[in-house]
Parts: sequence; structure tokens; C-alpha cells
Amino acid sequence: MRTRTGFRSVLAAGVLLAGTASPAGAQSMRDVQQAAEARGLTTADLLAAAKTFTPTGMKDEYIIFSSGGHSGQVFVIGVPSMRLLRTIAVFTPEPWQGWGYGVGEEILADGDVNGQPNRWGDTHHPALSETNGDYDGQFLFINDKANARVAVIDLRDFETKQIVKNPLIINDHGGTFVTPNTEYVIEGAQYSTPWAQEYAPIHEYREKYKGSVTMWKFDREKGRIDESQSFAIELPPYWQDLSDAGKLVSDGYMFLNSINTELATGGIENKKPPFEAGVSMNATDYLHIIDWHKAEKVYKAGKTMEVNGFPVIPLNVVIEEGLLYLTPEPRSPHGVDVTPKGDFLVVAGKLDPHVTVYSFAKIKDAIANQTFSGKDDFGVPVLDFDSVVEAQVEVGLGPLHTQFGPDGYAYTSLFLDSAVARWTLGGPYASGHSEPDWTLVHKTPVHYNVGHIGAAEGDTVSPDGKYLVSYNKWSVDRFFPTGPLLPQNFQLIDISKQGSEMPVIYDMPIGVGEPHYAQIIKADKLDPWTVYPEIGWDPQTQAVDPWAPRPKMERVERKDDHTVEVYMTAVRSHFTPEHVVVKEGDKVIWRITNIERAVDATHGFCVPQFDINLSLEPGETATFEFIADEPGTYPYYCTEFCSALHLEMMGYFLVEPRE
Ligand code: K7E
Ligand code: CUA
Repeated sequence: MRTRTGFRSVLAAGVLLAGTASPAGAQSMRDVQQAAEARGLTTADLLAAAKTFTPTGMKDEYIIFSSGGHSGQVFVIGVPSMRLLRTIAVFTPEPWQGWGYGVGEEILADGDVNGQPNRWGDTHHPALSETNGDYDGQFLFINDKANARVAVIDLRDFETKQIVKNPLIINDHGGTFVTPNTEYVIEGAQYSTPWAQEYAPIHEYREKYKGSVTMWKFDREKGRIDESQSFAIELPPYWQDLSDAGKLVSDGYMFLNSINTELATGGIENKKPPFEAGVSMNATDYLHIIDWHKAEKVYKAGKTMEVNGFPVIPLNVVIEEGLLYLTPEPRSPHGVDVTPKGDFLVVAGKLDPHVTVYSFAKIKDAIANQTFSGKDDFGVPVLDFDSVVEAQVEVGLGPLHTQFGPDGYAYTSLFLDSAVARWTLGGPYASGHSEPDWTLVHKTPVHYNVGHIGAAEGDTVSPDGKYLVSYNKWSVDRFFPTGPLLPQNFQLIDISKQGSEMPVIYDMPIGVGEPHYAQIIKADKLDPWTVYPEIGWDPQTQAVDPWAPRPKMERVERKDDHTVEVYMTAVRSHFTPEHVVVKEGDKVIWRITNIERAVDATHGFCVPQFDINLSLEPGETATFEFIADEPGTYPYYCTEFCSALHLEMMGYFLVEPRE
């Protein structure tokens, strides 16, 4: 709340500074004072502004890659300015980038679900590619929860290169996450269903409905997921949820939490317990501990079954080979996050005010010594809870997700408290901070109902600290009300100081989607192209297209009675050719190259009536096809205001009627 004390402290600070400065300095200090006073700003506000205000030309130190929720896209945001730099079109067509209107359609179509186009996605968990457990800035992966799809984005041009549809499952949620050298992109399932979209009545849940995790092999050379080297692991029909890969000491393992170990099937309309009650009936669910190194060997040894053409290690083999162990997790668990050294796993129970910290060393011992408290209903050994837990830290209400700093601090989002908790990791981390081990240090209120949080490089082997962003679900009263649909609120928190100083320093309304997780990478780890490497570059293959039109080769060529090929170039401020004449019913194969080499000299290209809309970045070539089935006279034009004579950058597409 703003009080008059705020104004007075601005004045006091101003007077203090003014007293020590030159006359010109004193005048500008008075100007600052006046401007602050006029807007009711406190000294804390001025300090926050000094930490975040980014004058023209200054670049951000970190870059956020944020999921876009059911917008199906990814957002790129600078830190500390909190400016939205770009959207990356992924599962949803996007006109500004020309994604899905002549270009990108084949990649989008690879994500079709049994031949049915689904031109949106529900993106939750972006994962940057890693080398030795650290972000390497090369690729970004993201899931679509609604249709169990995974997309690959190349960070040389920030464009989607591949979408794969999981052939086994309908939804995913425990992904994407990568193994420490991006050997695999992990996609855990969510709501159990029979394999491959088959029908089975709900009363056959226990027998027919399946849990799973899919290991997508990533080919870094090709920059694509290699579906032919990928496999899945069958799990009990729990609802596998968020997952994380082990690193350093726990490399070779992965961890998935789960809900609905009750196997609840809902049915409130038939007086059955509703899902929300049925799924949270038990005091504990199961953390899944999976040895993926071993699973890879089992897959390569061929101990798999084929489901819908995809290799799956069946649950009985999973158990026999010792690939999977469970251990209890308290009260509706959600996140599981591996500490930077890989030695502990932090699990938050949404209905438990504690986070539970598991020791990986204790897990290994319990597996070696078979310290089981029993087996689950499907025969999977359950590691004794007390034998594997290191600590339980009371952090507050509704804990969800945890991130890490470089100084032995962990941060957990508290959905119900609307706060971010800072607490201390124990053991080898104790030297980094002055507080005792495993203790809540501070809570910073956020606005409101935080889901995920992201710290700078906060889930790598070497977190940076400095900044943490609270990805809040609700903004309520923070901004001008944009009708009943309000933006979410990303709040930047300064975590550079130890102890209880952890202020919110910026609010960013995010009115373009409903993000979940986001990762924050040091900007200097990214090395994107400013123009495509050579003229005639095809971003879909990341290579020069031999068919790309070049200057002096522009033409309209009739191939046969029903096919016409167009070879076109674009440069400020004309397309060549400027007349394209075809006959009604012709198939038109249109190739166009932006031959510019200047940074940011992007041309757009649209053909009305035929739903063609491209963005051609410097050097880029694109090919699209359509049937000219509507005779008429259609101006095509450049949609990017590229030059003083941009309005003149046009031509006529003439479709002659056939007799
Ligand atoms: Cu907590 Cu889908 Cu990661 Cu949303 S999930 S918040
Ligand atoms: Cu090219 Cu406008």
C-alpha cells in the first residue's frame, strides 16, 4: 500500500543525493524527485525502476522461453526489462510469422491426430537443450498436453522444425524435459487411457487403461527427434505428472511424480466421488524412479512389444529388469525438481504445507538393499519412505514447483499462499548461506496464485541466482481491466541478496496466452542468425534450396496443361515478376526468395482469396502450392512495411477463366 511515508522517503533520498551533487546534478535529482512525487512512487519503486528500466539499445541479460498454454505458442521475453521480444509459432498457425498459410503446413500436418488437423496446442513445459546438464542454447522442446505432441524449435532462427505426435497416448504433462546431454526428450503421460486411442469402458480402467513415459531420441546433428530410435516405458495406470531427469550423481535416472494412484474414475453424476475427491483420497501417491540408462539397454535388446507401431517396454519387463521403483509422496504431489548437484529431489504436495526432499544416495541404497515397504497393486516395489527422505521443510500452503539458486537456496511457488518461498538446502549446500539447513528463510507475496517459477538457469547444474520470475495465474487488480478476461502476471523478483530481502521489481502483464513453465537462459549463450546464412535458404531443411529463385532467373513457366511454376524474387521495393498469369484450375507451384542481405529487411507476401501469407526473412526461400480454382484478378503484395515504396511492392495474379 502506498503511504505518504513513501513520498517523504523519496524526498529524503533526493535531498540527500542533491546535497552531494553538482548544481546540474542537483537539478536533475530534483526532476527525478518531482516526477516520482507526481506519480506517487516510493524510493523502493525508484530502485526497482533503476534495476529494470532498459533504455533504447541496451540489451537484456537473460532470455525467458515461456510456454504459451493453450495459445499453443512459445513466448520470448527479456530479463530484466520484461519486454516481450517475440512469439514463436508452434502448434498454432500465426499470420505475422507466416506460419501455416502456405509455409509450415507440412510440419503442422505431422502433428495431425489420426488424420484430423488440430491447429492449436496446450503448451506447458519448455525444455532448453543441455550439454553436461547446462543449457547450451541450441534447441528448445515443448509439449502439447491436449494431444500428446512434442515440438522441436531451432534456436538459430527461433522457428519450429518438427512436431511429433505420440502414437500411444492422448495427453502428456510430464514433459518436455531433457536428459543432461539431450540424449532424450522425455514425455510423461497424464490422464490414463487405453493405448493408441482405443475404446474401453471406464469400468475396465484397471486392466485396459495405461500409464507411460516416452523417450524421444534426439539427433543433435539433424536437429530432429529420431522416431526410429525412440521408445516408451509402460507404467501403472496412475496419472504420471511432472518429471525431471537426474544429473551429475543421479545421471541415468529420471523421476516422475504422479497423482491418482487411487485409480479413481470419477462419475459425480452417478453419485461416485468426483475426480477432485477421488484423486486426492490417499495420503500419498507415488514418485516414480526410473533407470533410463538401463531402460535404453532393455529397449536395444528388443525386450519390447509393439503398440501402434511403436516399441514399448511392457510393465512386467519393467519390473523384472528393475527399471522402476516407487516411493510415497505426500498429499497430491505436483512438481519434482532435481537439485543442481543431482543429489536431492524436491517434491511438493499441493495439499501439504511441506516440500519433501529425497536423497538420491538413500534411494540408491534402498534399491541395493531392497528396503521395500511393499509392492503396489501392479507388483512394482515401493521403497520405504523414511529410508529415502532426507528432510521435510514447511514452506506454506499449496507448494507447486521448485527452482534453485547458486548459494544453497531453493525457491518454491506457493499457489494458495500467493507467495514464493526461499528455503535452504542442507548438506553440501550449507556453506552458501548463513541460515541453518532445511529452513524456510523468507516468503515474498506475489499477485496472485503463482503456478511455476523460473530462476535464471535455475534448473541447471549451475544456477545463476540474481533473478526469479513468478509466473502468476491471476492478476485480479494489478492492471487496467481488459474486460472479464484478464492477463496473467509475470513478476520479476530480485534474488541477488541473501536472507529476507527478495523484492518484486517488475510486473509484466502477459495478455497473449496462459503460460505454465518457462526457462531462463543467459542471453550470451544464444547465438541466433541475424540473416539466413545464404540466399535461397530453406528454414525447414536449414539448407540452401537448389530450386530457390535467384535474380535473373525469375519467370512463370508452364509445365503442362494444368501446372504452372512461378520463380519470384523479393527485394526492396519490388517482386519480380509483377504479372503472374495462369488458367483457371491450374496447380500453381510458387517459389519465392527474399534476396536481401540487410538485417531486418523482411518482406511479407500475401495472395488474397487463396489463403497465402508468408514472412520472408533476409535470404529465405519458400515454396507453396495451391489450385487456382477461382478465376479473377488478385493483387499480391508485401505485408511488411519494408521501405518508402512498400505500398508499391505488389503485382497482379491473373486467373483466366477456362472455356
Ligand atoms: Cu504446474 Cu502444467 Cu507445470 Cu501449470 S503445470 S502451473
Ligand atoms: Cu517488401 Cu513491403
